[in-house]
Amino acid sequence: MEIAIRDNIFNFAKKWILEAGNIIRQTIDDPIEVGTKSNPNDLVTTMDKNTEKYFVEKIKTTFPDHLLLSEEGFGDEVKSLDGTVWIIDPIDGTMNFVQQKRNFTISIGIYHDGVGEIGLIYNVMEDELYSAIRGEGAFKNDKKLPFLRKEQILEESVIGLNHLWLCENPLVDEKVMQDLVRTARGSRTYGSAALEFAFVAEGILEGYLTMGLSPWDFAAGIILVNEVGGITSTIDGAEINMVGRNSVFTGHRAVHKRIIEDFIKKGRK
Ligand code: 2AM
Ligand code: CA
Repeated sequence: MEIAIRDNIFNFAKKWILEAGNIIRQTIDDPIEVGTKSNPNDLVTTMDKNTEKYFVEKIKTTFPDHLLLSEEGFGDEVKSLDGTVWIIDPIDGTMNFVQQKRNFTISIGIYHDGVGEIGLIYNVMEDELYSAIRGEGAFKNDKKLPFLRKEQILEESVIGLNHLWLCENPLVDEKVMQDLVRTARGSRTYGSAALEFAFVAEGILEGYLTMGLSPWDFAAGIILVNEVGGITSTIDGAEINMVGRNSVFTGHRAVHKRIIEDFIKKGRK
């Protein structure tokens, strides 16, 4: 993708994500309608839908030849990443939005012919925008994020994971996951996959593992983590399917390798 074209897309995406976040902050105390999707804890609100519609309208007006892959279904039916595709989660961490009114993000990944070019993750209530353009590094607001440090051991790492990993689960033996949590320095659960990717890019989480995510949950995060030298794969170390649902494991390369070899491989069901 030509640099001038990419910069132009980035500027629009940045402007829109900040505007959408501003609207959410201003209306955060208004009453909301909460519905459920795949299960009683998979929530959706009018804010998710309205925010997605906002992006659809902006993108379709400004870039009519671009496609949109988005969580609430107002975008296009996207089966491949040919052309320019915006992959959007209007609110990532809807449960946090509903229950806590914080720790949710807007996530936008922009891919051109399958290559991740632009990643934006906006931590709305903190007004912190994580952004990356491929090959130009990652930023938190205007501050460039440093490359992840060269050496990193699991014993000094903080790992993001949902507590369900420690209960009986279909993917990895829970005893092995408990051993992982005890071996690491600490573990955290933030409840927004995109935010956890941003924290990996920021170097404040050394890894984040999750059982099942969709493209809008990880599209932007992969680009951010790449730009600081981190790695993203499935929990088995395989390549992510960018248009499907995957287990996801992102993190510092050394920690990622150690966790797959010493824990996941041993406990994989
Ligand atoms: P969401 O808030 O956009 O639904 C919660 O641990 C994280 O997992 C959030 O980023 C959430 O995204 C994501 N997630 C993906 N699929 C989910 C599902 N079926 N139910 C709940 N959270 C899901
Ligand atoms: Ca969402």
